[in-house]
Amino acid sequence: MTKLCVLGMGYIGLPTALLFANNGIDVVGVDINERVVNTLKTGRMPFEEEGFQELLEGAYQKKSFRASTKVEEADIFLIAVPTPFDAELHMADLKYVVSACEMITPYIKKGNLVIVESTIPPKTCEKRIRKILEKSNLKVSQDFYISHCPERAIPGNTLYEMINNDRVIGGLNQKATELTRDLYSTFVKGELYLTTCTTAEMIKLMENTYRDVNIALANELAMLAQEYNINIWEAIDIANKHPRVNIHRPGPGVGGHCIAIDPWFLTENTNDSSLITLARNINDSMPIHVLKKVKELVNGLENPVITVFGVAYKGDIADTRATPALKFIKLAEKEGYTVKIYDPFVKEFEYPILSMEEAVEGSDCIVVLTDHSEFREIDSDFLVCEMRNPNVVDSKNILPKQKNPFINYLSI
Ligand code: SAJ
Repeated sequence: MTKLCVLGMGYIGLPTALLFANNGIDVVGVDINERVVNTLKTGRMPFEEEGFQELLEGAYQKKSFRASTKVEEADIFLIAVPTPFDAELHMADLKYVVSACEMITPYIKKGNLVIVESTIPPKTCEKRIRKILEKSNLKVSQDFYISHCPERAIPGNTLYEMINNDRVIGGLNQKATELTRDLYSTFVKGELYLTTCTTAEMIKLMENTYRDVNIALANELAMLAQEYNINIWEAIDIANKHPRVNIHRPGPGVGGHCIAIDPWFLTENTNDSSLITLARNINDSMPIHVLKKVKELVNGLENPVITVFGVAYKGDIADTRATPALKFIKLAEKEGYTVKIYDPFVKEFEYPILSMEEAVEGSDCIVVLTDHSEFREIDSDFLVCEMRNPNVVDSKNILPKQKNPFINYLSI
C-alpha cells in the first residue's frame, strides 16, 4: 500500500489527506499545531464543512489515517501549508513552505515523490524547493521527484470540487508528472491536465488573477453606471447573456486568502504588471466607495449608528480572512459612526457579533457587505420598525427584490 505523508492539516491539506485515505492510500497527516492533531486523534474535525466529518470517520474505519506532529518516512510527501502574503514587500511569504521542505529533507529516500499543493510563485519548485530537498544528498529527477499540483477547490463546496474539478499537474520531469497523476487518479473524477512544473505554478495564479481583474472591471463599471443612473446588476445580467461575455459581480471588495493575494505572487518579480496592480487597487478601494454611499444616506444625522450585515469574506461561510468588511468598519469608525455587526455564520471576529435584533435596533443605516442567503428573505417591515432611520446600502444586491417604500435604498 502506498504511504503518503501530508504536511499541513488545514482547509486543503486535511480534506485532501482524508480523500486519499478513503481511496486506498495509507496516510499520515502532519501538523505542527498540537491542538489540531489532538482534535483529529479524538475523531473530530478541527473545522467543519459538508461531508468532512463522515470522511474522517471513513478513514478511521479503514485504519488508513493517522494524525501526528512529526514527519515520518513515506513513499510520497504532499505539502499543503499556507502561503501568507507579505504585505510590506507585496510578495509571497514562503516561510511555511520552506519549513515543511526542511522537515521532509531528512526523511527523503530514493524513489520518493514530493508534491506541492500550496500556492507558490512561478519557479519556486525549480529554484527554491529543489535546493532545500537536495540537502538530502539525493538528486532531484534522478533519485527523487518533485511536482506541483495546485489546489482549486472553492471554500464552502470543498469536497465536491476536490473530487470533481479538473486538476493541473506539473512535474520537474516526466516521471514526477506521471507519478503525481497516478496518485490523484485514485479519487479525482475531473480531467488531470499534465504540463510542466512552472506552467502549473503560473496557471494557478492566472486563474485567481483572472477573477480579481474581472471583479475590478465589474466594480469600475458599477461606479460608471451610477453616473448614468442605471442599475448595474440588471446591466451585467443582460450583458452576460452574450455568448462570449462573463462579467463578474461588483461588491465591497475582494476578501479571502487567495484572490486578494495571489495576483501579487504573479507580479512580485516584475515591474511590468500595471493592469493586475490596478485591479488590486480598485478592489482594495471598494470599502471607501461603500462608505461614500453610507455618507449620502446619513448626512446631517447626529451620531449615526451603522449596522453591518455580514463580515464573512463571502456568502454562507464563517470565514473572515482578509474580509473587506474590516476596512469598511475601521473607515466608518474613523468617520465617527458607531458600528454594530450582525453575521449569521461568524462566531469570532475583531468586533462583537450581535443578534439581528440588537444590531438593527436604533440603527440609522444597514450596510450589507456579504451575500448570505438569509438576507434574501429579510423582513423589511421589521427593519422599518426597529431602525431609527430606515436607510440601507446593499452592496451585494442580495436583499428582497420587492422594495419597501419606507426604506431609502442605495446599491453599490
Ligand atoms: N467576489 C466578488 N465578485 C464576484 C466573485 C467574488 O466581489 O463576482 C468576491 C467575494 O465576495 C470574495 C472574493 O471575491 O470576497 C473571493 O471569493 P471567490 O468566491 O471568488 O473565491 P475564493 O477566494 O473563495 O476561492 C478562489 C477560487 N478561485 C477561482 O474561482 C478562480 C477557488 O477555486 C480557489 O481554489 C481558491 O480561490 C484558492 O484557494 O486559490
